[in-house]
Amino acid sequence: MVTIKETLNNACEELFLPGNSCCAGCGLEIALRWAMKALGPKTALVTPACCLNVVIGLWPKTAPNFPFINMAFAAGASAATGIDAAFKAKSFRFPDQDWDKITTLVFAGDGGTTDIGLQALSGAAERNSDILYACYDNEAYMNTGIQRSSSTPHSAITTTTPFGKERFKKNLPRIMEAHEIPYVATCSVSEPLDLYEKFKKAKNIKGCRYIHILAPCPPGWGYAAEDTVGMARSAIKSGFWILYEVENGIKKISKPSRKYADPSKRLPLIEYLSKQKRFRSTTEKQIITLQERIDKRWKVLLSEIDTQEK
Ligand SMILES: Cc1ncc(C[n+]2csc(CCOP(=O)(O)OP(=O)(O)O)c2C)c(N)n1
Ligand code: SF4
Ligand SMILES: [Mg+2]
Repeated sequence: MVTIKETLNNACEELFLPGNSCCAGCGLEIALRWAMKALGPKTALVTPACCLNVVIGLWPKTAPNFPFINMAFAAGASAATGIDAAFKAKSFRFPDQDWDKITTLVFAGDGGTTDIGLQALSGAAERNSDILYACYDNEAYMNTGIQRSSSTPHSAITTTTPFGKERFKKNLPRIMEAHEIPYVATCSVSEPLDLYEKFKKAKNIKGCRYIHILAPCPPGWGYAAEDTVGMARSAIKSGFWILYEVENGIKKISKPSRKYADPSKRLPLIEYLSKQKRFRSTTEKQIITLQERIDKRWKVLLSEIDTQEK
């Protein structure tokens, strides 16, 4: 069992450098910083169109202190598959070099993952390509001015859902589970140690790995920049966002979420929603609908986990 102190000591190195152009309080930045602390410098990152392409800045003053490739919106997973194949070919030709030790990472937004990049991701998962795909989920197309994605929750206002989104948040981690890949996990920027441990674990697994991170966005969600971590934590406390992992088909609820399997321990959903302007028109009926879906998701998840974990 790794202690918090050991984790913090190992996690000192910053690979995503300060001076980038993230908005204040950006959840994406926290997610990438901690992911890179776990993965280390032998990582090649592919990013399809999203805020991250912009916030890295312009060469020679770019923020990533590791190889970074800007990719077309739909092609994150397929580009990463090709890059990994190139590393494998290099490793075959130069076995004394460390080409096979490089992690090929995709870091993509929810639009690039749950919508336009899904076909490439599903293909990579079905082939079991040796890549680690991480989705930072800020629940809309933020870079282009807050349009709804299929990861936007029910009733949230975006510029393309001015009266609140009618449909529901697509459950992508579950879709990835259905591909029967070796590792699927959910994370939150409010739980960096959990995120760090999951990326560390994923780094040492071969094949296609998928991590979905809840990464709040102050301008997109409508809350003050200093509240990002609290917002992400309220998502967990209310049961809206559940942290779990699936390793070779074995599902476990992660420690920060375990307590909230008991509905009586959860923060009332209204306390999470009412702090965000995007839910300002959410009705009582919609809150009940959202609550029913949360309860159902927990029920299904609990019925699937190892009995020792319950
Ligand atoms: C084929 C194509 N369509 C549209 C765009 C414009 N575009 C760039 S980033 C973006 C939004 C990406 O949303 P998401 O993946 O959720 O990342 P976020 O901006 O929220 O970080 C869009 C629509 C594009 N670059 N390519
Ligand atoms: S719009 Fe949101 S996700 Fe994009 S840089 Fe700003 S805070 Fe981060
Ligand atoms: Mg997004």
